[in-house]
Amino acid sequence: MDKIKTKKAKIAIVGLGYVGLPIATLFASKGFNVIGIELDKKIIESISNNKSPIEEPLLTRLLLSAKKNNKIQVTTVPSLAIKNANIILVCVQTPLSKKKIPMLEKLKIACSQVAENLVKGQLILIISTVPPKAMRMNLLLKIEGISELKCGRDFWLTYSPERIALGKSIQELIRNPKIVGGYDNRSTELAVQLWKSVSKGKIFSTNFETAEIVKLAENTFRDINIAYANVLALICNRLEIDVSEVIDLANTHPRVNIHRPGCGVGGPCLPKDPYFLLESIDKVSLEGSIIKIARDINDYMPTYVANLVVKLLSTLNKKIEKARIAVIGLAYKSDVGDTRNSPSKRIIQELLNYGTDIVIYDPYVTNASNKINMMKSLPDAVKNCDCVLITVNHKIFEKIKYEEMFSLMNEKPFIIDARDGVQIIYSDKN
Ligand code: SAJ
Repeated sequence: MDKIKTKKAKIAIVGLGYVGLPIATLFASKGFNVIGIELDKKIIESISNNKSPIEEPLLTRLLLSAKKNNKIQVTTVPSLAIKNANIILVCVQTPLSKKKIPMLEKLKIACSQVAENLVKGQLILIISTVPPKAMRMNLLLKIEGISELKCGRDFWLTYSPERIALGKSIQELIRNPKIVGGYDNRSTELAVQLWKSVSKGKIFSTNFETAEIVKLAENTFRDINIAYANVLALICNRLEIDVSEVIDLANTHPRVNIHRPGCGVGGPCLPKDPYFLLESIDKVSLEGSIIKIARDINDYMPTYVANLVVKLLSTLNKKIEKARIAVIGLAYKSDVGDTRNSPSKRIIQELLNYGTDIVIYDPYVTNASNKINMMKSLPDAVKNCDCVLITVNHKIFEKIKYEEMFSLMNEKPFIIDARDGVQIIYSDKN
């Protein structure tokens, strides 16, 4: 406790990805000595070259100042880094398998490495998202079994899920409330004190199981709410009503907060976490049904949009395999360049299956696969297209003018704007 309060505690962070690296740089910027353990050589190389491997506001600045003050080191070798630390944070990925089963392999390996090198008196925080009961039934037993040390006597363990959104990671790490689920009171107290050194947000204490479900409940709530917005969009499309206005007006009610509809739900978390929650219950049970149906609705949205393109082209007597389509937006959400599970990529894949000519414009995405046809400007992308599909609500797309795009497009052009519902726009000249 004293070492935390005086910032003399040495911190090891296993996994320097989208979550681990912002946490590492933040602790280092507050004066802690931090060592990051990462197996991906590209990430290590990028950090060694003073460049953040992910595009995240403030991250490169924090990284540079941490390195200048000699507060952050990186290594590919876990043993010494773990042995020498007082506190170990585990921030590795826990993805979903193709069969929608949580894959905890990386987390289990990380916990085994921590356990093999565990020294009496250490505090461990698990930050990665886990399915319910994984802490007590799996990770705790593994760490105790391998280390032959006893939690609550020889070491302390907490579950403290990450709650930060890409693009705002540092500011949310500082401001967002924290959840700390400890094995016992001492584990909780130590982790609360640790977060207090970097966070201005409220810190809530609870047990393992509640903390596990809280994380999943948050993202599942968001997924279900977006699914409802998407269903409203489908209903409004049938009735030829503007869903955007419907939601804006409904949200003027003090107890209503409908999220925004779009062309699907992407990213590393929302398409995954509801399945982690479903792991704890019978998937065909009543309580599982709303979670599963919401997931299915959001998962269906890219297909809905791709089918709409095909249908509208056919109505205009244009052959899909001869059409040229510009997709404006490749990122999974607004104002970031990250394309993980991006709905746009799903739409593009479905349209490519028809043999369509596709061009893409997204100035945020700098690392797109060279197999896709990225254009350097909006006019370049839109020129000679039959259809323009706007998929992401980037701020810089606010200035987009439909008529300017129509003037560059082929005859009988149309635009599908999926930034807030799925709206079809035809040129006045048609
Ligand atoms: N989306 C909509 N409509 C909306 C809001 C979002 O269609 O009204 C779509 C986005 O376009 C995107 C997807 O949902 O495709 C996910 O967007 P997001 O804003 O939820 O962003 P994430 O996935 O980067 O971050 C979420 C956050 N969770 C919550 O807000 C409850 C973040 O706080 C979590 O830390 C993160 O998941 C995570 O890592 O779990």
